[in-house]
Amino acid sequence: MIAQTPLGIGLVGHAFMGAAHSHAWRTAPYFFDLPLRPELRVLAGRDPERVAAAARRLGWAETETDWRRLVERDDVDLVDVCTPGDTHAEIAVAALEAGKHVLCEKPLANSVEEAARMAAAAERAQARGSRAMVGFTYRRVPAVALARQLVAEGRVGEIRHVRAQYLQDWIADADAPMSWRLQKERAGSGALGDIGAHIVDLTQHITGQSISTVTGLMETFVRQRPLADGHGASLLGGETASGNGSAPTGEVTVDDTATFLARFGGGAVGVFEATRFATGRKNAIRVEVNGTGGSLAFDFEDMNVLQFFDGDDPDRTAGFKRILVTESTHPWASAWWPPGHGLGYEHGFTHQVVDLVHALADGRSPQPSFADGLQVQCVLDAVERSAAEGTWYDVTVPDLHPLADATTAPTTRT
Ligand code: SOE
Repeated sequence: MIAQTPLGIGLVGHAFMGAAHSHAWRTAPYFFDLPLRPELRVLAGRDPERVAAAARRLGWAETETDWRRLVERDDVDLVDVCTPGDTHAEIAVAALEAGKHVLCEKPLANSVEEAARMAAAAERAQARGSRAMVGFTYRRVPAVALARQLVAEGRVGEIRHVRAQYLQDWIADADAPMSWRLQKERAGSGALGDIGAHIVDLTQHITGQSISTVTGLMETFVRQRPLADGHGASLLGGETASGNGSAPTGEVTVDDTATFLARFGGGAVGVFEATRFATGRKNAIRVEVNGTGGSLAFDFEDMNVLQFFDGDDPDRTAGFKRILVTESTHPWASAWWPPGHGLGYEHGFTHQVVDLVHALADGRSPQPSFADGLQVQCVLDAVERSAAEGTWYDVTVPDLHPLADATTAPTTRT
């Protein structure tokens, strides 16, 4: 039954994430019994024609061309922030101060300073009844939630290893155009913040342990990229680097890949890799956990499956078991299809708003909180600083010739 009490939603941004969130708000009340009824009241975007077209396509009743007006509206109870990272702090803090609940896309901000301001604003707002959540949506994939449950139940014992990769390839081609995601001032960082943030959150969520120390390595492979369709100049805030009469290019100011080692508070060691240059890998989020009692492995490219090795199984038949996480006993699954009829990328977003609406109705703090988002931001910042300042040892291989000359008699051929 659809609830009677409305929850007015205002969403800022209507690109990829705006569409994913719109779909979630629209779908959630039809598949889940929600205590509040989300209403898609207003969509904000700067360009009047584009935002109007997006609102029609995505199902929003009205539009605004300035997010400030959206935040001021009395019919908006919750502000959903789906803009590039450089605007998260300003919008989220203003919304919280205006008494709204906030859902903000990940990573929470572009810097620790911004994330800390947001977390502080969320704490102040909580005292007045407003709640804030950061959108690490992959937590809400049923196979990931099952992995967390199994760890919490002790099914893998004490965790020794955490191995995590987030592999994409959408800019592996050096001719792929510039975008805001490749500019430090808009995105904060590159692969590290955009996708590395997800595996930091996921591994901490699954293991229940926080990362305490890191050492990182980051690289930018392609430093100049063509500006897209002539829009590039405005996209780059006016910057146009034009070579010798060839098509204009812009400078990539973020990392293309970030790799790091980590120690977790509970004693586990972690190996992490985030890259947009893994040719052939489209959205491979791989997490493996090895414990004293067993192992778990997840790959988003096979997202309905969790691999589980149970160390208690008899040797003769032991091995990784492929669990199809679509049974009604699995997290969120009973609301959807019969067993074996899998879920997709969009379902994580739907589960996210379902959990958020329940938390709001119950007066609980939704998870992950802005404080959790700040902690992830601190891990990213530590990786970045370590990569910039880290100690490297050159590999020097001793020259064998003097040794060889001293011990081997020269052979003379006639
Ligand atoms: C781009 O790399 C991106 O859209 C990320 O920003 C999202 O968080 C991820 O879910 C998919 O890839």
